[in-house]
Amino acid sequence: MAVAACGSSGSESGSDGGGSGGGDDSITMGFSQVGAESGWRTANTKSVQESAAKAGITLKFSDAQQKQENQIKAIRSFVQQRVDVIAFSPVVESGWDTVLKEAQNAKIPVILTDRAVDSKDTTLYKTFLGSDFIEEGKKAGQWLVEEYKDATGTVNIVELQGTTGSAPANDRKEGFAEVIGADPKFKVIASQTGDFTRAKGKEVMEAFLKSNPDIDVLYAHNDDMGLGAIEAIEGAGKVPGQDIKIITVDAVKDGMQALADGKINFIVECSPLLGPQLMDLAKKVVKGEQVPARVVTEETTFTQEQAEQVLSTRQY
Ligand code: GYE
Repeated sequence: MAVAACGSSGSESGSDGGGSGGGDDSITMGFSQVGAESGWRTANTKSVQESAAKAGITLKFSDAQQKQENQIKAIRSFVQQRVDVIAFSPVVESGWDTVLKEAQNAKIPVILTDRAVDSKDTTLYKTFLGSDFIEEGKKAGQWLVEEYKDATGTVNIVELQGTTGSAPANDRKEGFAEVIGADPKFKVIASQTGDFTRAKGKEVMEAFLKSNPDIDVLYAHNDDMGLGAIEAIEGAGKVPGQDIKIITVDAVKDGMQALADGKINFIVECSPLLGPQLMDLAKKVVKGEQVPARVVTEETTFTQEQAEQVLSTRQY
């Protein structure tokens, strides 16, 4: 609100194109996306772009290629351009206070979408829209506990983590560890980042297979890494879904296809379709209306049978 009031040059105040005073209530949103690392991300970008167009919101879109420095630059540039609202999906959790303070000083509201920041000062952003990643990790663990409830021997697990320092990697690891930690037969024998990409998932799984002859389960923090790992497992002459049970997160189409085909055993859904809710929140925030501090995405889980049933109607 009243962005113009703090502008140093009076001549700028009428030309910022934003919702600050005047009769012009069109909204410009600066959106800093993580990158294009996965099927989830592609679907998320599409959802944001389509929803902005539908809501009549002008979108300035910037792709950070999984680099925090690029996101900081993009946010600074949005502040300079005096957009009405900034939305971003922080690639990692820490290190945002300075740039978020700059946006706050410029009186530009910030919305976190998809991923959280760990800033102590929660006034730096208006709301956080996205999934509960700890819950997702727990759901993955609960399936495993149930699947192996009668097993007496050790269950050797390898884990492909998401981008180091990212909220989904931290939280999916934590939720999973908490649930399986209740039974000492579950052992995570290797855990490494695969950066949420297919290529890295394959590469790291190849290394896991070389150094661990006896892997029972793979837990991958997203479908893409799981799909890369499937190639590695097949390349090593093993049968994914049977010799090695696989749990992933996201439920994008390619993942769901592999689940229906029996190559993945269980997928925890994480919805990328955040665009419509994001645009609603943006409109409210720009108007200065109250919004909930946290909006959690609703999600489910899929077994192989369930995947077969919903595959044809899957939107992403
Ligand atoms: O699970 C993964 C993507 O932040 C929820 O990022 C998102 C994650 C998603 O690369 O596929």
